[in-house]
Amino acid sequence: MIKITENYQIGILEMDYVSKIQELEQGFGLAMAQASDLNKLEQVRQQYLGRSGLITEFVKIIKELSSEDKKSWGGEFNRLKIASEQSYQLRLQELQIAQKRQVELERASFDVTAYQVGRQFGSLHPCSLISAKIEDVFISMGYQIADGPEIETEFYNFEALNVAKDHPARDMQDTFWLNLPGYLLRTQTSNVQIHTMQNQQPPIAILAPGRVYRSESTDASHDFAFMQVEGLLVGRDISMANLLATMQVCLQAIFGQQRLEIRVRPGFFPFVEPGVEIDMECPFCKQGCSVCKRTRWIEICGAGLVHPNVLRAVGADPDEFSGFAFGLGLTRVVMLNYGINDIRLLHTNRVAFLQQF
Ligand code: FA5
Repeated sequence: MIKITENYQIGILEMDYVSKIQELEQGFGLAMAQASDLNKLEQVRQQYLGRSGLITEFVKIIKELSSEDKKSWGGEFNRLKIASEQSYQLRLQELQIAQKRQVELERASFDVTAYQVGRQFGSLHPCSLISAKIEDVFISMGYQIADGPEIETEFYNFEALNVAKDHPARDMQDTFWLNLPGYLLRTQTSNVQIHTMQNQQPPIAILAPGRVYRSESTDASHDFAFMQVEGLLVGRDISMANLLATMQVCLQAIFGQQRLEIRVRPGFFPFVEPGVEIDMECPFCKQGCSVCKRTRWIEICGAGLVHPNVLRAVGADPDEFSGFAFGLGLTRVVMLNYGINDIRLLHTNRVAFLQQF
């Protein structure tokens, strides 16, 4: 018997065509039955029906046969080709349906509660925690929480606070000016004093926490954006003693049992008279460090009695009313409270850092 070579040479005996066709059909059928998914079926298709697949190559022999053989074998070759493609299509459909069912089954039995990547809890930012603590203390003393714009006019940020256009005090706070003439990012929460006094007659007792901006270079204790808490009390016979007692209550509430010394020294702010500055003992060193600039003290607050000019500017009679105001550097207080030795960490929003609070 002539052995069928891979090239299916002309002249193969008729019996060999029959057995080769059977062999191909059986092999193809078995391989398709064993293909358990669409990828495997595609491999089988390429092996048998692809451009140089076993069936494709075999069927090509027909072109080389004599016209007599073509007549007698043409139908059989053609049947092999068509039947193979049909059985491939059937198996393809079968596997597609099975795959669809599998997906539906998985979806139907998908337990949404079983999937947990580990719970992630959010937490309040340390500035929010301390701000809330201070707000609670002042609310308990009858203060109202007030708010003011961060994009402000020169009038509210400087002029109405007794800082005249050509006053050198304007140089004290380097300002982010906007392209819009006369507008700036507020450099202090003291603007809220004016907005409040314009809309409210004394007695006034407000606390205004908020963000402020200064165009200055940063270091361990200075940032270009930080938080202040403004306090304002206007009424009758308000004195420096009221201011210092209030600050004592406030700092006690924040620092609790921590024994950090404070010192009060004269300070100049054009919208208060007299003015003071409050410093806290540096918790990071004994002899001076980069946070306290080797002074052992960290300035946390500017304060004083409301200047008569400010009261006049908002229509309150300074002979009848007096008041105190303070601007606490909230971000610095947060640093001191939690022992954070670089203020800039507070706005990096690094999760690993924030998770500690
Ligand atoms: C003021 O901003 C005044 N408005 C405070 C005030 C209010 C005085 C009411 C009188 C009456 P000063 O520029 O000193 O003052 O800022 C107040 C506090 O903000 C400082 O004591 C300090 O704790 C904090 N602070 C100032 N500059 C920065 C900065 N660059 N980064 C972080 N905190 C700062």
